[in-house]
Amino acid sequence: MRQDYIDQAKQVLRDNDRGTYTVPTHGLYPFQWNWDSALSALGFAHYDEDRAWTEIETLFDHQWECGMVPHIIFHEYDPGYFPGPEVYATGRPTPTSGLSQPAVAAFAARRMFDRAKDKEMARRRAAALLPKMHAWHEWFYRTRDPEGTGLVAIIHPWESGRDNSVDWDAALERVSTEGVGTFQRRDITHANPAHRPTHAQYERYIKLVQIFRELNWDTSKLHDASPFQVVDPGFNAILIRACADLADLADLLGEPGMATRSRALADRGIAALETLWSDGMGQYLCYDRQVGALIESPTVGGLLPAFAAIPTERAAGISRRIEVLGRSCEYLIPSHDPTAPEYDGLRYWRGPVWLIVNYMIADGLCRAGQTDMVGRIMTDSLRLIDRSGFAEYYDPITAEPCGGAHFTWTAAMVLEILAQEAELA
Ligand code: 9WN
Repeated sequence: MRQDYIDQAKQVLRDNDRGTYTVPTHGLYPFQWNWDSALSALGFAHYDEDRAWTEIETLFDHQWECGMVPHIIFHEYDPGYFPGPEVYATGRPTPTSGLSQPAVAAFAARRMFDRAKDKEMARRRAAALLPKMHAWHEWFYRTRDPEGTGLVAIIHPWESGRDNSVDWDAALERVSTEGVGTFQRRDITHANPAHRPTHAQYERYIKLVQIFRELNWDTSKLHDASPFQVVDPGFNAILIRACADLADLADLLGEPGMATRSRALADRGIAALETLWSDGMGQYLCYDRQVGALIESPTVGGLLPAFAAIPTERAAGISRRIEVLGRSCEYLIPSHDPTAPEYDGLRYWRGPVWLIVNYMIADGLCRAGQTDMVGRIMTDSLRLIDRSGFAEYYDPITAEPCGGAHFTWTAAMVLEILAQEAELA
């Protein structure tokens, strides 16, 4: 049974492999995505270390001079996705988007380095990636935290990777759609429209892209110009974990100065995360910088901080919160509280379970000693595969497979989960 899953997962990675990068899934997402690639590299690393490093290197080959690493690299033209390179118009030699995504690459690189069988190759390739990853993290703090709060803001829901989360509803509502024009979505020709964001949300996604395009994608200007500025605890936790992991890698690779700077960013971030904790909700919350208030929505973004080295009592609090969520669903971890009125078990980030999120939360909870909860999350993740295959996401009550099928990072997470299970056995 386990070997079957491994074979199937590898087949998914093979089918979505384009040589030096993978596509998340054929059709719906025909390009390279940032955090998909970083997490998918972890899957390759179990049987092809060379290919795993290449996945991350290809991503960083398209880093901008300012340090930003784009969220999509449009390696080959494909009319099947909207918005394509002509909408972003970033003017890059290989077209890219002008937004970024959760900075999980340094976490992946550290993990690949620690586990590497080919130590010499890992040293060489991690050393070459190190300054690039560090420049990206510094870019985030420089351009997205202009007031030095210790926490960065996203300026577009796509940056969070949790595109249509309830977290963004109010902030997105304030983005005017004036002059946005008409456009034809492609996603709903590949996936069930009931699983995807609404048209009203897409109008605002595109409007924000248009605003940034007018500023020629000068990333030093975008934060202040954006009508959408939200501090996402999950996004920040991933960046904090990446800075901490990069600091450790820098120490191991003889870069003590970089290690000190990176550790300082992580420490400051951990302290600042505390301002997002809500005793009432029992989890972290997003903060809307435009209105200066916390956003009281019970999403998985507020549980993802478990991935960073938050205080033990906070990790225990997150574990308790997941336990409560588990009472109203069959499969952990729903991306939105199933008892909340906005919950929608099929619609993307408004309820469904995502295996990458399960993996990151479980990883942090494991470090915090919450082993029972980790076991539950891992078991539920594999039950979903059992019931519904390698989907993009799943209904947390019925296990219905949603979004795209044959999904790269879902397959990579299965390889990860099975390897960890084998290690514990
Ligand atoms: C926009 C590729 C990406 C993921 C995101 C997920 C979805 C894109 C889309 O797919 O977003 O970036 O077009 O819907 O929300 O997390 O990286 O898998």
